[in-house]
Amino acid sequence: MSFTRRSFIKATAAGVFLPALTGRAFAAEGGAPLPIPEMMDLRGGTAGELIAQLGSSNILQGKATQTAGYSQAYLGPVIRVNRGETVRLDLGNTIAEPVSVHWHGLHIEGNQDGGPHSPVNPNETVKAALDIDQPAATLWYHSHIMERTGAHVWYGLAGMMLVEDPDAVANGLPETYGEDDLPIVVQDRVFANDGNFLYTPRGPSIMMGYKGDQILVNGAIKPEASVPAGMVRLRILNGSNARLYHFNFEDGRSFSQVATDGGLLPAPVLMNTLTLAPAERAEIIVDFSDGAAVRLLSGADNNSPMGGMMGGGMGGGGGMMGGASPASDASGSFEVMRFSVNTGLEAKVKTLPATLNGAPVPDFGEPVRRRSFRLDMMNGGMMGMLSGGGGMGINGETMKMDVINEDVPLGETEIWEITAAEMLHPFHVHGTSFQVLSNGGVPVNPAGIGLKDVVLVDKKAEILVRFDRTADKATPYMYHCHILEHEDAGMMGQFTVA
Ligand SMILES: [Cu+2]
Repeated sequence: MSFTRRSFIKATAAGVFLPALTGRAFAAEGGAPLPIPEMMDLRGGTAGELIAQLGSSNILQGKATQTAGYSQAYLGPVIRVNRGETVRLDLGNTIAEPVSVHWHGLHIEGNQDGGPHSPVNPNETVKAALDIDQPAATLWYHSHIMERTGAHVWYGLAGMMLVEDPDAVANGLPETYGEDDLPIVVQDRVFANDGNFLYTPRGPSIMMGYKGDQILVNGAIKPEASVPAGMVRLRILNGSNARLYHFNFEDGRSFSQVATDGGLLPAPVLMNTLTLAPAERAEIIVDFSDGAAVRLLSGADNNSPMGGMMGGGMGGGGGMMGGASPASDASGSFEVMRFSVNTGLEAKVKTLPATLNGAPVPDFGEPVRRRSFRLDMMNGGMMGMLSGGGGMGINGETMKMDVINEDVPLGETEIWEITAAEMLHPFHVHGTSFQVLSNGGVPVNPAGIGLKDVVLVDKKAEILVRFDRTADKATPYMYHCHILEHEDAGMMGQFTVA
């Protein structure tokens, strides 16, 4: 957790985020042990430090990859915080361009939010103080700089954050970090022949979002987790820039979702397939008591403005229009990671609770107004692809740092209606969690999806939202598409809360 000479020297070199590379490295076979990120436990008043830095990571066999991370070579530690406490961190930056630390999903004031107006400049230290007051949840943090968020997250400036509630009643869920309670950060990446990441968004890969043909979990390609023969909790974050995952197990086994973006669900929800859009989280409980090894798969991501023609199923990293796809079967299904059962590990949890104490209870009250947000691919479709894919926005306006798009009254409940014509867009709102009322023209059962901070908009979604923290003009909150190439192209807006 300190400046390293190596990263500082590399950081002072020009163009650290601008690899001029061609071609792709060989696909890796995977199977390395699942990396478990270091836990940074900031409960009880312990202060922390996050230093954005460059590093070198051994992701491919025999080739180093230049990466970025917070206080480590790639990604950041899992940060654990307590409800009811003020968490203090020093944020540093040894990289040669401004970065930030946005606390995705935290209900905190705009001036604590770490958005585009709160950069950590090179060789600067910013003191952060986060007032944590929300139910237990799996959140994350990532850099959020205007037009640079996609590159920053791709190179590794992201990590998971766990909010704990010391007053919550125990539910008997698995909670032994790294054993039966595993962080699962899923990302897709493209590698160049020399082993470095390739990130060159342009026309089509901006329109579709930049997708990779190698699947990383916690920074390793298709790793293997060794788990006890009992109930195991997977805290899954889709940390990808653009890819949608449809997670399922190769043997078709069911599993139970117990938490969503905003925290626990009222009761476990049994399912066979879990769809997660970029930035969404889910906690699932998987029963490994049969002792069988199993692979976690994902169905193809067909989300594209061309109606799926170019989205997936091409296999082997093809993609005529720029969207790389992982090696897959004929249906487009591909491997994410593997699980093997180690009977030498104690199975501490063998049954799943029927209901979950401490699930957030929405208390939004009656909405007093409605706002509409139309997600625009203004040069959308094929024309946009041919013309370079520029000009995305919301309600016809491309994001501008000096324009406040909305002023939202503090503590008043509103319905936000989000529409998106050409493809699915994961719409994220800073500063709060919301309830999804309807999506795709269908009412949503709140007990099944819980409180959210990202909604994957299917043509039209309605959310019930209220802000209980303020955000001023100097550090407004953002709403934006979490396909990061869309965000960086301007599909974002700013709002105050007062
Ligand atoms: Cu989008």
